[in-house]
Amino acid sequence: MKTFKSSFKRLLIVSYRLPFSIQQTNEGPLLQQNSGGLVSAVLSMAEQMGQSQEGAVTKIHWVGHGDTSLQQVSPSTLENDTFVAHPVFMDDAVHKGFYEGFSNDLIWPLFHYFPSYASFSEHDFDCYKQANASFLNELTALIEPGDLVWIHDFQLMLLPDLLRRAMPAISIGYFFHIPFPTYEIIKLLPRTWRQSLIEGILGANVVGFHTTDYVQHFLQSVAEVLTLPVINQRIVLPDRSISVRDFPISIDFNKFNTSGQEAEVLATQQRYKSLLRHNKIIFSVDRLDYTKGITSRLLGYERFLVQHPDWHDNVTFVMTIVPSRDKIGHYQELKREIEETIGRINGLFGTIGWRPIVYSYRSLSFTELMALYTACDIALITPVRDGMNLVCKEFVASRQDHKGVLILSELAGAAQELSDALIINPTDTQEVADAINQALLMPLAEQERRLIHMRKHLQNHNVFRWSHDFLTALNDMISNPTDLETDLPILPFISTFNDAHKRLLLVDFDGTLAPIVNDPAEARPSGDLQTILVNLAESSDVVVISGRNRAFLEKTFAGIPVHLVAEHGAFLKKPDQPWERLDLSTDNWVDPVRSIMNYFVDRFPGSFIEQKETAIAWHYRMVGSEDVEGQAIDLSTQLRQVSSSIPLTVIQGNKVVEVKPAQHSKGTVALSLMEQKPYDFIVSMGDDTTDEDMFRQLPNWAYTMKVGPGTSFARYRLARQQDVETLLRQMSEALIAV
Ligand code: GDG
Repeated sequence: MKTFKSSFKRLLIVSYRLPFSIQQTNEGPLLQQNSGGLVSAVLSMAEQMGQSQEGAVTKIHWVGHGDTSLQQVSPSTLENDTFVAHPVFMDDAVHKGFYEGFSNDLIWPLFHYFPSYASFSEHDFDCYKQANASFLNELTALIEPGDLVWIHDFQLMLLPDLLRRAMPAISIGYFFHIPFPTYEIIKLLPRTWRQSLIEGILGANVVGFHTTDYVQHFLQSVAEVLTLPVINQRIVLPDRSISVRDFPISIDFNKFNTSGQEAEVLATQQRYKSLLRHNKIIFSVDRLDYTKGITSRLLGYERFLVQHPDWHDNVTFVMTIVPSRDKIGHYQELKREIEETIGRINGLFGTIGWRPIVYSYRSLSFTELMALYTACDIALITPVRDGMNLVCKEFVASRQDHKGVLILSELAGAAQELSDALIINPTDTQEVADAINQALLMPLAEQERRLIHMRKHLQNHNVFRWSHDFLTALNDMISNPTDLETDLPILPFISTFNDAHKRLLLVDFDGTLAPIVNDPAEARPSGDLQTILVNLAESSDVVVISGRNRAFLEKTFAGIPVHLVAEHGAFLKKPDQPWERLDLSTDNWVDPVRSIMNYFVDRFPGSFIEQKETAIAWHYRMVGSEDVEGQAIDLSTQLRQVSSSIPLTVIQGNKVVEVKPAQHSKGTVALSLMEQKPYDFIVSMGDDTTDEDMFRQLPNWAYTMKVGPGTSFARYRLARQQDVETLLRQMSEALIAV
């Protein structure tokens, strides 16, 4: 794996749980780190960040809730060769409302699509705020300039913003380990709560989720709750922007790959096989939770036993449930339901010599877990909702023998990566029963083919890659801020332009070359500007790059020898040549888009649809209603959900919502033009969101200029549209003077 050198000084991890325990040894109490995915990932991050300048290994600081066992120990005990633990202590009642209440009784069920289990309590939200503030206090006492803070999970959604306010320049990453649900679910939260939670997360520089679905859901909520612009998965705030991306978490592949060969694991595995009379083994292990789909899994297995009596006596389902939260009502009920169902199935089908389900309610040692991963024939993993699910990845990694079948719920984040599993819907008990039968009958060659494929994926996408990717994204975000560098240094700019041999000028039309006017058909560059463009075009390639259609541009620039790019990069016309079509996508997406837009035309008299050759736009600049901006966001959201055979882009512009194929953009055409000649000077100017595609794709040495207010990927800003004409005039005069 690539190594990584970051500009960060120390790594500070913040999570609800501290992954440490105090071990009593002959030398006294010692801080022991628990094993686990996050600890391994963090250790590898520390290696990637390298050593301190003095050559010493920099210790990782970990801030987390401190239980009473940590209250008794001296600060020097809270440190070992690698870690320094920083326990956050809080009042028991605050902790209860924060953790058991708001986190586990509201956010957990709601975000896993169990709204009826959610309990909304103002007192709990107050505790959540207080607890996040306690984490902030611990952090601010600890942080030094240059530190990187990586905050984890749904218990600490308010913390990134609290920290940003306290220390505006600090680098903050935030990773969310559970699903981020659709806006329909977020809407169930009281308005002020949802606003605080989303603003809270936006304190980070980079926000990570497991899957692209969760990223989309989060961006949708940001747009709905805070109406902020989003450009290419970056949320644009007035003073900075936030990158939101998927980083699917994974496992230490090598650890699971090799542990299966250890003597103790092999011995345990053999013991299990012989205790189960060499029956086929189905295995599952979950924490006790209603999101894990345990009851419907049992019903699927029951259905399989009903439909396939030939398997009776030949198959055993080893189901392990790890105790969790069983003081809480819903969990007690669930445990009772699971145990009753198991009792019923064993009673119905079992015989003196055969128990269809071998159930235990306890946690397994690592050796036992590995023995079961490697002994089983089927791993049956059927959550009704799971952020990722690491158990399925661990099973695949432990099967060095390339035997065994993974049955996996489509509602686990992991299903997006492990498509060679038998993917099922966990509530469809017939599908589960069929998958069990299919897995039991699956030829070894097919088991091998599926496993090899999935193992290769996990070998390449292990937990070290996860942390590396996250850290790299954070480092990039900090070192390449998207905010504008400075105002343009005019004199050096003009002289660089003058000295250049091959010049490319890429200029947007509406709001850049021509002012925005009420009737779009009336927009024109001024007479002076037309003369300036003619002069510039003599010695430079001048490209007017617009969302307008071909006919309009051709008419407006008749007689001026500039290149024209129409419909955001779909068409190109070089001077004195015919139009070329650059966009070659199909248009079967247009009808569904138009029918959604038609509904908005009916609701907002004065608005209309413009059908372009490769795009379709809803214009609403003549609509008086104040409500219309919110509705335009609604429309954009609906349009983003249109399923289409080709990827589409929805552009929310100035009083217009436009849909076009994602394949072409001002950025793609700017790049292809740039590659046609060895240009040594490029300037690009624009005022609209679509111009950001150009700014982003052009090389760093190009002069990119945002016209007007707003955050941008451009390096420079021209405050007003009139400044464009002034600058182009100066450029043109400089050339004449030579
Ligand atoms: C969150 C999200 C997301 C389980 N039982 C035993 C045992 N385990 C270990 C497994 C695995 C881990 O616990 C469980 O990982 P999951 O991914 O299933 O779930 P969580 O970590 O609780 O939860 C989840 C995850 O965060 C990571 O982002 O995947 O969706 O809910 O490593 O091996 N280990 C041992 N004995 C057991 O009985 N030794």
